[in-house]
Amino acid sequence: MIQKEDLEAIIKAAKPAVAVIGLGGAGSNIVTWIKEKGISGAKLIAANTDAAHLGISKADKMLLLGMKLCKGRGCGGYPEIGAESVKESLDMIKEQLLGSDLIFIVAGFGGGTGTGAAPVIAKLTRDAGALTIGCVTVPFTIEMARREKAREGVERLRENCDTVVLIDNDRLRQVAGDLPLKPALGVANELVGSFVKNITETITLPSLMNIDYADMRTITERGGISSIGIGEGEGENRVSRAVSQALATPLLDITDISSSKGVLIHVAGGEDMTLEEVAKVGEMVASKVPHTTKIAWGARVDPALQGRVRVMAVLTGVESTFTGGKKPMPEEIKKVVKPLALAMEEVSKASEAVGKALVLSKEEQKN
Ligand SMILES: Nc1nc2c(ncn2[C@@H]2O[C@H](COP(=O)(O)OP(=O)(O)OP(=O)(O)O)[C@@H](O)[C@H]2O)c(=O)[nH]1
Ligand SMILES: [Mg+2]
Repeated sequence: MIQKEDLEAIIKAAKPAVAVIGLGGAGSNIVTWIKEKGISGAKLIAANTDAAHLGISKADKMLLLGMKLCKGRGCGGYPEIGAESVKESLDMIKEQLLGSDLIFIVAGFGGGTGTGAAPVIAKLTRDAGALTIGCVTVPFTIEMARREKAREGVERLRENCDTVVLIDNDRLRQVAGDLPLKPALGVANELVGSFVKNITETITLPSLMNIDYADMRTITERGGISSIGIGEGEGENRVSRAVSQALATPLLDITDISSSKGVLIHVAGGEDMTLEEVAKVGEMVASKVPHTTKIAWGARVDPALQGRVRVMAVLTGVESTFTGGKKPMPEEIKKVVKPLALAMEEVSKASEAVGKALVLSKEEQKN
């Protein structure tokens, strides 16, 4: 017979330690979103080469990367510098991450810090035995040169992570309505943030139905690229509506849903949600991915969702048009595209500088 105290100690020790590290500007903003919503059972870290941006983060721990190399001013869009900055700050990163069982590496790809740092950190944590999940957005098509840089970063990241959940900002914009840039980035923060929060809490908190760490490992270990779909239903047939929507609109353009290697499902609903409904979600998703036996689902009650059911499906091992090889570009188009992309990059830098100047001048006015 086991004593209650011993059992409690075993339960505590069996709980996986979870860490979330947000890299660069977008990664730090996503971590701030998670902190503001609250998360149970995960340490939140923001790491950036940009000291001023780190200063507005709400993470539990802040790491200034590559102080000697970048002098607290960011990487200026160069992933090579982002990668070097991690090497300079390795001891600090190891101290914060090693010892965790599950690590989410979060970033917006296309700039220097996130794109360059993520693969180096993933290699470190995965080599140390942690289940390492990258969760990154890829830039809008209008950020042309950045999209190409992001594609190269994703290739490097997928080699070093168990799975990389990719969210294509273009798809996100279509799904969320044709939003302007700034609100679309806010939606991306919310989406990546709720993915991390949902998965973490179905593992670490008692839920209507838990996903355990071992299941999570089976599905995501060496899982390649993953895509997320989200759906919501209300009233009659709310379950089938939520599932159909989640599978019809993945946030990455994937070539064939039915060939996904594994599926992780998260169901959230009000106190009126029943276990039968949760089981039905699992069955419905399973019928759409007949080639996989690796399916796990968890469910949590959220009183704010009274009357509604929300489904998030994570499909692992998918092929997408974004990652699946580059189409060769005709020479005449190449001649125009490169100068245009360089010009766009300059415009983006200039608008960043104007933004910073505006913030400074507003602060001066206040003082
Ligand atoms: N979700 C989200 N994406 C963002 C945000 N800001 C920028 N992005 C996207 O992320 C990409 C990378 O931008 P940043 O995160 O600012 O870049 P960084 O990693 O800090 O790189 P450097 O500034 O060059 O050191 C951009 O091209 C956008 O597509 C944000 O607040 N939220
Ligand atoms: Mg930055």
